[in-house]
Amino acid sequence: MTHSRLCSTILAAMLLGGSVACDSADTLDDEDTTQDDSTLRGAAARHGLAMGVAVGTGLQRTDSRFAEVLGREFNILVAENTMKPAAIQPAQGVFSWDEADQLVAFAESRDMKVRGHTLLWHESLPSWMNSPTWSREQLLAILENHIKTLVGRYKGRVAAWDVVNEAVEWNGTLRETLWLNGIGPEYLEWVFRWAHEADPDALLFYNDYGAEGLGQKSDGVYNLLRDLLDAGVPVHGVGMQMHVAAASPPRMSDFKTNMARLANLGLQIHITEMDVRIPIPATDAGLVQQAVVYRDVLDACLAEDGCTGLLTWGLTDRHSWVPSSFEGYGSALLFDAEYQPKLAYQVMLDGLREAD
Ligand code: 9MR
Repeated sequence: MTHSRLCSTILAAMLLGGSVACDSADTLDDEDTTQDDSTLRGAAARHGLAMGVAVGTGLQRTDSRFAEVLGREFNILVAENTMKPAAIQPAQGVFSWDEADQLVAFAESRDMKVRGHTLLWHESLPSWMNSPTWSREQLLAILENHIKTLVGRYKGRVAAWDVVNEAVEWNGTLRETLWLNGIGPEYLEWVFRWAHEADPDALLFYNDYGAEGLGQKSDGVYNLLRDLLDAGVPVHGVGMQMHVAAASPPRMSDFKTNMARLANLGLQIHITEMDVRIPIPATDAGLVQQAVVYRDVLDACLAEDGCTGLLTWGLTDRHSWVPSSFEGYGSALLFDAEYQPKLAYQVMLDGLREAD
């Protein structure tokens, strides 16, 4: 049993009525005792790890508890919806910046970084854009303008962009979308190049779900990224969304092997949208199972030099896409609906403190 698993097990016992604390402060090196490791962001700093959450539209403005926990615990945020095409360019040539501007300003005021999500997807498109009547040339012009305007506005302020979201099918082939059908597979090259032109310092990611372990889909993602890199396309990272059920996470050995092969291409890996759903109402056993999955993913990330970010898709169980999308499931995040840290939070914090 590894130390981390041991710790998780002790915490589980604690939750279930035991009395043994898993205090890992004694495992820290002397120089680390000067770090504020009482929060995720403090403990993550020693590893150079970006730890963050997705922020639902306006929550940092309208919910003071949300803002307080976010600023205290995390060093990076991502807009859950605010920067998607439907929100940013609701009418052709009409850009709606207010919410995104305020989120970026909030991050800067708390010394946090920002991930941008997402420049291109087949969902959350404004209806004017999502039309099969556009010609190939028109679609290219629409995309170029959208990407250069959005990335250009936040040049130097958004550290990493999810440039392309979910372009690969379960069988590893490219998804049939407006972009593939209207432009052809070369749309992928164009969008990364335009984003890079607009902000040469931003890290550019391909982001997808269900491609964390090994299989047809992750092979498809790997082959796509390898081919893009071979063609000199500026892609710097791969986002692994990690929306998983506590009872069926990806096999950790597969996850590690997959991360290693992507890192060998020179790519960074961010776990971009993690949530670990359990049957609701949550039971102690469900919360323990969930905590172990969070901790296993964190440990795998910390063990892989290429893994440089871990973000959950929401801060608290009060605001999460999970219950409305997976009937009977929820309670998927690190904080409960009353903003209290859950067991998963504690084992994550311990994992950050314990790791070399
Ligand atoms: O959580 C997001 C939800 O509020 C939106 O209605 C939905 C459509 O825009 O997108 C959800 O976020 C998705 C993310 O952008 C991409 N990966 C899957 C996420 C969950 O569906």
